[in-house]
Amino acid sequence: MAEFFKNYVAGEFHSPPGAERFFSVNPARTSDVLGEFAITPAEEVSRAVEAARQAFPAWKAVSRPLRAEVIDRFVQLCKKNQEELAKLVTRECGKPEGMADVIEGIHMSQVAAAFGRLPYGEVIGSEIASKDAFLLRRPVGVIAAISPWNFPFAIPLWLFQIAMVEGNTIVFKPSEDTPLCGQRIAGMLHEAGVPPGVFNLVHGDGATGKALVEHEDINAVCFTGSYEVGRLIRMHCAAHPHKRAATECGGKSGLIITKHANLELAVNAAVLGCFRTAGQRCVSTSRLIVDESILPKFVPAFIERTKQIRIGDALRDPNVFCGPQINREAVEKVERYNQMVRDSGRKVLLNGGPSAAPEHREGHFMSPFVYQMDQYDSSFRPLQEEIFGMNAGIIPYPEGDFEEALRIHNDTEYGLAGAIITDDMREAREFKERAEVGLMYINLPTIGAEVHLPFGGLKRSGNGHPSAITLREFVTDKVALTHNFSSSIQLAQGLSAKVQ
Ligand code: UN1
Repeated sequence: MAEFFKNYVAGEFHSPPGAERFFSVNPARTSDVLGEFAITPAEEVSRAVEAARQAFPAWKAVSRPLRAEVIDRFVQLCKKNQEELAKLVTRECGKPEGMADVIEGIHMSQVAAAFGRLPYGEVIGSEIASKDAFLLRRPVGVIAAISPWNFPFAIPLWLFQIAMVEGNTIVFKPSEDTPLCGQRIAGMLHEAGVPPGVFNLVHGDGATGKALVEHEDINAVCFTGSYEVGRLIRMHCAAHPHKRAATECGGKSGLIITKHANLELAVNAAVLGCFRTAGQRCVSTSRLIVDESILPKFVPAFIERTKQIRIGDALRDPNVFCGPQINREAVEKVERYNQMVRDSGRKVLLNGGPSAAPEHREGHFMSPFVYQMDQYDSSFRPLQEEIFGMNAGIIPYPEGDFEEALRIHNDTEYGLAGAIITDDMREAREFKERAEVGLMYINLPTIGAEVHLPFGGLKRSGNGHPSAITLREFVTDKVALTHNFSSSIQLAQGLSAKVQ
């Protein structure tokens, strides 16, 4: 019998009576059930939002350094439990990089804790010598945080640690694929002494998330996930002007490899970008835009390296490079795109798909699929839609035609991450000036951002940076304060002169 884990509302572990339930399952070994959770219905979501609303004034009144102390204690707990947390991440979402995820979450929490003792406003010079002017920041109120499964520890902490230090209160809904990681976060925040109602956790599916976003007492939504859901959230918030939304909605990252590239670096960047986390990062590379003159060298080297990728259950084999897809639907989705490529008659260089290997039969494993375009075709769906799996297209461009490489790179509605491998300074600079992405890399893969950099996308990849360092802008209101120290009123722009 799987253990049942309760929601965390108003400082207590509690669950809605009679709610439907779901299971969290290890995607590498589906007989391994991690726990059972409630699909929280709308009334219970309301209870959580009300708890957050009630806690808001008192939390806002706590000093910033003291608010940050809670996060600092959370960091201590994470460090103490690091090994166990890393294993939990791997067990619940299948990726071998459980430890990296935990460390990324710790880093984000450290940044948040530091904010408690850093300046948080600005002094602005007034036109009038006897006036002082300031930009102040205030918390916006109750924030809904909705996170994806692929960074089940780090991304939730990107979404709400800074928000809490800024004085907001939180209702968090983790992905239904990784609820136990969300549960551990709630447990450790509780242990760290977060006051009742400041942080609340509700488990559930899309309907739970919808009830949370649409609750009238929510002031802001921080969301990382698919474009389809992010778009609905933004549309809802646009129609309810007291709510704001920051969404990070995936990508279609391209890696340009020019003829001035260091080939070894290019192969490494391509393998890491395309296949780390089994292609299940929103920043994963799915388009390799390669100068045709280096294809004869690049393609065999890339394919050779890709064939060596070790796929498996990281809890049984510490040397695996990537784990399974998160669930059956994900396998089916990736395979649909693989089939689209096969059916189109494009050159398939590595005919991956659902793995038939005996060591993979207990989980949702796939092997990498690589194809090569003959003629670039922007309407080809596998080049335009986010696949979130190991499906990579090689797109050759005419020798030396860097303009064409850039055009192809930007020829997508997404704009999250992009990279170029080149030792040519001019190409690197052109890329820096013109790549339409929020995260740009030169001589690096499209993955691997650090938390103290802005993280977010352009175009349909999102708005408002719901994560990492720039979250602070989003979770605070900016207020201008002007303070007069004279006994007369002098207005700016010469206005008092006119009325005299
Ligand atoms: C994601 O792409 O889903 O940049 C998040 C990276 C990680 C975060 C990725 N730091 O690869």
